Amino acid sequence: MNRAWWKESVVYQIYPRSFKDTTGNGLGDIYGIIEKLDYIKALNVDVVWICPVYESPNNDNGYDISDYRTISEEFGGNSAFDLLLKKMHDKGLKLVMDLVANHTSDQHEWFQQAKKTKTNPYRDYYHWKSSKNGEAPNNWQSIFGGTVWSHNETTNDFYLHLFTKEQPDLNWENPKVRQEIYDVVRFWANKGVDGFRMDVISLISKQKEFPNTIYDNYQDTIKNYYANGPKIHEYLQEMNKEVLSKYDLMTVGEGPGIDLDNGLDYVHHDRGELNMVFHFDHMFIDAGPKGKYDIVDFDLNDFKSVFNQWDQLLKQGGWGSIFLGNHDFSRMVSRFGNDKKFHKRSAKALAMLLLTLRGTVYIYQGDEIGMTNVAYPSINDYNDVETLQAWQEAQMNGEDMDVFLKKVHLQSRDNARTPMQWDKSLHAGFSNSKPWLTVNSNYKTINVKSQDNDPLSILNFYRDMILFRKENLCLVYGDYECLDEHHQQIFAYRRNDGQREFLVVHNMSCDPITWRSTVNHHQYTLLKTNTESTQIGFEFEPWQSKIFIKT
Ligand code: TEU
Repeated sequence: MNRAWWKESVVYQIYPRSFKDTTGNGLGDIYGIIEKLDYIKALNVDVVWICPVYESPNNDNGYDISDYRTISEEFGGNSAFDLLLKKMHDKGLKLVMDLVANHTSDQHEWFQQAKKTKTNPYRDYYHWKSSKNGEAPNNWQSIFGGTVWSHNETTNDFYLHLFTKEQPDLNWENPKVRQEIYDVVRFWANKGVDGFRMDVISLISKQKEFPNTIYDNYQDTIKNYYANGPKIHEYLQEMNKEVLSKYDLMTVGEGPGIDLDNGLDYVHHDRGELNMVFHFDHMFIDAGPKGKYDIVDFDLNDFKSVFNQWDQLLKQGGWGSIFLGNHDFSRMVSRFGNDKKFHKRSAKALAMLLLTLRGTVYIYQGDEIGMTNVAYPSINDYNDVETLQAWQEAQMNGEDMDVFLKKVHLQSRDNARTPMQWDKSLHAGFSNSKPWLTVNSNYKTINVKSQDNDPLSILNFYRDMILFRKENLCLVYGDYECLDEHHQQIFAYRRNDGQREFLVVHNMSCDPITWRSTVNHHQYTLLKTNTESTQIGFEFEPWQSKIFIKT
């Protein structure tokens, strides 16, 4: 397997709005990231991916960009960004930006022009369709709810938006649009940024006729109608050839609708498209046919199978990304671990899982201290547009709203967006005024300051595990082989690079377990575990993980 810096990197994802406020307006900003660079460096990560900081009306917190070349003044403007980039490079950290190229904000100059007349030169920058009876041109439902079509009065037709109506989709069929986006990439790459996380890149190519979806199951609609359009690979190859390949960039495409059937096409090293993708097979594992608010039980076997199958696929010539949380999903310890009795231990077990799988590892801000889901008492405390639209829809459907609030507690994207918990002072040390989103009430017990000097903290466990991975390239590149695949509580695998073999075993349950395995434990020496137990064999406390080396 060819080595590459982006394969060996551990990435730290920052949601700038919630990271650190230095101006006292309750919103995180770029100077806040600069202030915390020593903290980030001390995590031992290599790359920082920052969510969008461009000019935006913030209907979807920056994923609705109104100017691709301007950093929003709220975040500190372009000068703050330039300083951040310089300081990061001085410290040997790389910076990855978010590229949101499937849609713009409706406030972007291109859309402001496009909606004026049918002959406007920007008209073809977006997708337009008329309908005979004034109803939506097809039955597609937006990823955030409601129809994907909004009416434009001046031209008496509809424009397409797979997300909110303030996020019109760009028309990549138009070569001018593609050149505009490539220019944006050049602009930031010339400044020296080290890569791009490409937002919903799987959606950029549309089926021209916009046929009605025949599926009830939402994921099937996404996969077959919204994503993986007829020209997706042509566009990605073009972008790679014309721009990406001219720089030493790391690229990770985010992809609804990317799955085992098509995943390799995006990342196979012979195809010249992307380095890796984020698929959601494990992230929607608890979502039923109607989407994330149609909650179904989590099953460890399904979870393991996602990692197993993706590794099988990607070893044929691609590379994966390993993540268990980001700004769009609930907190990983609340979701896959246990945020009550086994909070600390399960947070560490999940850290061990993340950092021993094959692929580039992404750690989302706050997970390194075990931040948990929040459960606000009222829908009025929530900010996320997806949550609010889901709420409205549930209300329209006559659902029991007390029950729905409980679902919001589990699934809202705001779970991951509460301000970073730096210390136990007012507003968790995030800001000296009321934050844009209420701090999680557990900040006095879960915060950076209380963990910083505690050798047994989750934070120090992460620092140590990241270093351990970097010192053991077998954990990056080594073959992955899952053991005892159908065990209901144990997730066990070998990593082997021909020179060394690690055996990693996690008890992902709240019960003590003895792993009865065909593996002979006398051949293995215990290297690391996440509890104070000194048991060197296959006996596991609840949420205990162990890393062994073959001797
Ligand atoms: O997310 C894309 C995406 O698929 C999400 O809509 C995801 O399915 C959902 O949030 C799960 O709850 C990206 C960004 O990461 C997200 O923040 C943006 O809102 C979205 O694109 C639109 O740009």
